[in-house]
Amino acid sequence: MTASRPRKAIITCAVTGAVHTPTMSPALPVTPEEIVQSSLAAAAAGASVIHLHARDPRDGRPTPDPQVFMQFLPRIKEQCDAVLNITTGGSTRMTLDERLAAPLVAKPELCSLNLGSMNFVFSQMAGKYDSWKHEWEKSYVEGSEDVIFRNTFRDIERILRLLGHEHGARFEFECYDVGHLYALADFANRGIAKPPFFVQMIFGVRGGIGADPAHLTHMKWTADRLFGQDYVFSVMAAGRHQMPFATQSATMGGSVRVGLEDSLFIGRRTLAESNEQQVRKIRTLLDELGIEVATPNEVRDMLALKGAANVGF
Ligand code: KMH
Ligand code: ZN
Repeated sequence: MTASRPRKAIITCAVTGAVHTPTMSPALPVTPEEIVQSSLAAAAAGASVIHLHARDPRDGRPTPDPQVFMQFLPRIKEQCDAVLNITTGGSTRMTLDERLAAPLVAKPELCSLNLGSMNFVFSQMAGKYDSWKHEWEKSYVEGSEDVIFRNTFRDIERILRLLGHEHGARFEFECYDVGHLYALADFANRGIAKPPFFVQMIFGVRGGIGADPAHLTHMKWTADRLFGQDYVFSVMAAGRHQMPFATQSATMGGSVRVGLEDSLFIGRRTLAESNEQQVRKIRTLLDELGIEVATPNEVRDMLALKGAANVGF
């Protein structure tokens, strides 16, 4: 009997996000041009999914403005075949209407979807900087400890119906704790979320489950019981945990997420020079482990995506 062929690993690169601010790293892409170039370099290095947020080009502040997203989405799409994954999380300060504005215009193949309201705290970073490039940064970072990242069941259902049922988007289900897996199962059991599920298990976000390898094993064990063969799991860990957890995921048959949205580092106390550098590092680790990387079209098959020709940009 031949051993079942191990599933290929999907490399996702989250290029900018809404947590880190321009002062924290000169490598963080901010303008549409920087987001385009960083995404293309990450795709060329092996990322088959590019996860995208937008920032105000004047000062790097996270923005939900569809017009800013539309300054980079078409340009990335015309130059590479990576799956473009647009955030519905935006920033924890945004309303759900704001967070949905760009995805509803762009109608992407893939969107993130956060499976629960939570504390999403990054105020611990503020103390590292004596001065800031822009006036908004310090209070934004410090204020994260007094903000609820809202994702009620009604919010989640609205996203699934508006973007999923009406526009054919599929989802990177962001699970920051074990309970979020049960939340996804609740929507799956009611037929509102449709398989195959792309489950992004997230570790080390302050307010979510901690970056303990035992939690990854438990999250996978739980997902196996809840979703059987109906899911593809990926792992993302914040900060210094990024590469060790991505490597552990790969050894367990999982996929990986890297990128400056989630970690500014390439190694111990060493800032990454680019998103591309992080993608190259995880690609090397996967190659050394003999794990094949899925191409963008293989990702489209694995996740039943609607195809790049069917997006709104
Ligand atoms: N920032 C990551 C921890 C989203 O964009 O919807 C999760 C994320 C959420 O990327
Ligand atoms: Zn994101």
